[in-house]
Amino acid sequence: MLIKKQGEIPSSEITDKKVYLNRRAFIGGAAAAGAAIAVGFKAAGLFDPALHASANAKLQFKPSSFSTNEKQTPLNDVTHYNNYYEFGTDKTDPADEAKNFKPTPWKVKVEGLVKKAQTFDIDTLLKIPLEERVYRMRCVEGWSMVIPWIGFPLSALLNQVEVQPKAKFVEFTSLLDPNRMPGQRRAVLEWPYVEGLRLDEAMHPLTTMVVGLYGETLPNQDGAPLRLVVPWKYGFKGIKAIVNIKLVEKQPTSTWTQAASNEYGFYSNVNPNVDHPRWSQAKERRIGEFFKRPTLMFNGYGDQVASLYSGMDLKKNF
Ligand SMILES: Nc1nc2c(c(=O)[nH]1)N[C@H]1C(S)=C(S)[C@@H](COP(=O)(O)O)O[C@H]1N2
Ligand SMILES: [Mo]
Repeated sequence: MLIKKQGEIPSSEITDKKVYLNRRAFIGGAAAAGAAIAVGFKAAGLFDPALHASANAKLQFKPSSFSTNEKQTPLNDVTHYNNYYEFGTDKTDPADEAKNFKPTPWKVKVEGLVKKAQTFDIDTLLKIPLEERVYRMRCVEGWSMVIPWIGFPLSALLNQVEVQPKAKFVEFTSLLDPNRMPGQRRAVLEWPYVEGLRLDEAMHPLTTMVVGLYGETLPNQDGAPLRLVVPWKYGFKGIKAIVNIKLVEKQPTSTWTQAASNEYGFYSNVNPNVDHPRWSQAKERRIGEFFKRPTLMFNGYGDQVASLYSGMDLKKNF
């Protein structure tokens, strides 16, 4: 992400238009099927844990009122235009290099300043009621997508471990395993990938622990089996393949801050008025669209989140 990528053409822009439109029609069908599953689940009140155990299983979920109605980015772009340096630095690398990654079994430790530190199995987390949240995503590089994520609020998990009053921040850590993540054999970043949120950001209802997209468990290249999504912040805050969540008193660092602290700050709120040192953040290219569109403050989620930052200088706290 530090490097050369600005001029790159998204695959959807070079795809033959007819193929592209057919693909969209197919995705529309898949989304409708997802809605049917959600309704069926509600009506029958069923829960079948077996459905969640294997990779790319169908998930049961309810729709969320937080979802945008904007046109969803085709599944093929969501899974072939990725940033995931553990599996290569090119957008198309993760689809290929993460192909054989086994995201199960998987455990996540939640620890630090909590009353009941606990290690959760991914199957246990999948029993938390799931919602489909169609969010706008904005990468710091200047492209954006609309993705139908499936997950649960991070607050649901943090409430289970009972956060101590002393905790002020949450620190997230990705898997460190160079045998399974070939990109970690290269020193392009410091490993493991780490990220952080202020506690009130972490507890905000929009902040989501994601386990799936487009109706199924997460594809490996999108962060299986568990990743964070914070829709009002630049995409790199959405740490993938999380193995540890720690409640702490002091502001944690993040991988991109370690790599270039003048370019990537702790907050990383989407902000069209604060340019990246090497490019403007005023506009973005929605993957699949030709013309750029203006970037919205807090990625369009200002009504819900602006109050978290009242009184803060967002140029200083970028
Ligand atoms: N562990 C890990 N998480 C990561 C990254 C990464 O390289 N490693 N890249 C980040 C960046 S820069 C972005 S834009 C999003 C991309 O998520 P997506 O590929 O599902 O769209 O993942 C974020 N999470
Ligand atoms: Mo990004």
